[in-house]
Amino acid sequence: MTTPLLVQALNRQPLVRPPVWLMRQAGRYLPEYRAVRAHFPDFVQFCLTPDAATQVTLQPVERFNLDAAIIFADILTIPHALGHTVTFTEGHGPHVQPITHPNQLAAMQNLLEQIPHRLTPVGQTIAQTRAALAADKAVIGFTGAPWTLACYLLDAKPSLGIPNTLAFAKQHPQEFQQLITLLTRACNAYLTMQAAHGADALQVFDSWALLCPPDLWQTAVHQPLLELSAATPLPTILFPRGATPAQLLALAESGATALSLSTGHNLAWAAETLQPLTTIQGNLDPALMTGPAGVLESALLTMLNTAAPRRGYIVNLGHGLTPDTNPDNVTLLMETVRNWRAPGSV
Ligand code: 1CP
Repeated sequence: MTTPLLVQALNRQPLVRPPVWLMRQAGRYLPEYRAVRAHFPDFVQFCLTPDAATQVTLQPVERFNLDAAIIFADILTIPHALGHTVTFTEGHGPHVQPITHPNQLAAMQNLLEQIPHRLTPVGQTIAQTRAALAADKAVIGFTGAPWTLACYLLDAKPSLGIPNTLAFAKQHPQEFQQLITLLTRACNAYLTMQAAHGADALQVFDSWALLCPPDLWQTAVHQPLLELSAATPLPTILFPRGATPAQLLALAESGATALSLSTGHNLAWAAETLQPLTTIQGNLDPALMTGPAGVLESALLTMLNTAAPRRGYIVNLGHGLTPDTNPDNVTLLMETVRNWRAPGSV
């Protein structure tokens, strides 16, 4: 049986070239995505319609011959399944009906056991995608991390700051921890369901880890991420965006299988320090995907020569592709990675 190249990298096998996939590889920069999206006024409904979600999951893999398909869904499916309405308006991004009082946690707690059932359509998308893909390509399932989901539940737009999250954690420390525990259990159930439907690997997006104050890091980010990393037998990639080098090292030393690096992280440092302990993924600046080919190609070669000669490396970006990405740059990235060879290999 063929093991997907991505899984081989996660198992730290020696490879002639690293696997490649891109965060947000399905999305608005692709005209074929926009055509399907136009049929769904309700974005959450789109995520929970297996045929349409499978179609857009496969689009970038078919167009660019990527090594993995990440399931088309969103991290905000969990708040939705826990009873908090999620709406998407064109140009404004998502909006989550917020938690305004600790007494709302009980209602969420009551919905916890329904997570696998309510999100079964995502499992169906995984099964359909797995059936459609060649054996050497991986299907990646994912979840948002508890801290990042808490930020969306308390602040709706974390990109504008998280004053409510910080105030809630200070004013109601016990209830805040209950919320993190509740969300960790929800993520755990969601990932378990995804594994049962045939995912080959999982990624946990802690996109707002960079906003977590040091006194909350251990209980709100570090421990939940490690718990989710061990939730299933599948290799799991953790993406604590903007974590400090010390925080990344602590995750690697505590047994994380793989760490996805953000744009700002120093790849040479990560290759020296983290890669002996764990698989690393990343961290090309997504801004390069909107610019001239020559600059992109030289940055890619530097990145490949830094991390790809060693075991345990996955090519990816430091954050997601943006809607103004030039698809020709993804083609160039794929050609560059596929033509690259580890020194000494033929
Ligand atoms: O109108 C549209 O078509 C919506 C654009 C879009 C897409 C294509 C959103 C809204 N979500 C997605 C899909 C998506 N989101 C995927 C699957 C496909 C793929 O990667 O190819 C994944 C893995 C996500 C994950 C996600 N959603 C994250 C974590 C990754 C990250 O970017 O840090 C986050 C933070 C979200 C929330 C979200 N959903 C959508 C947007 C625009 C956002 C960000 C909102 C914000 O800035 O706060």
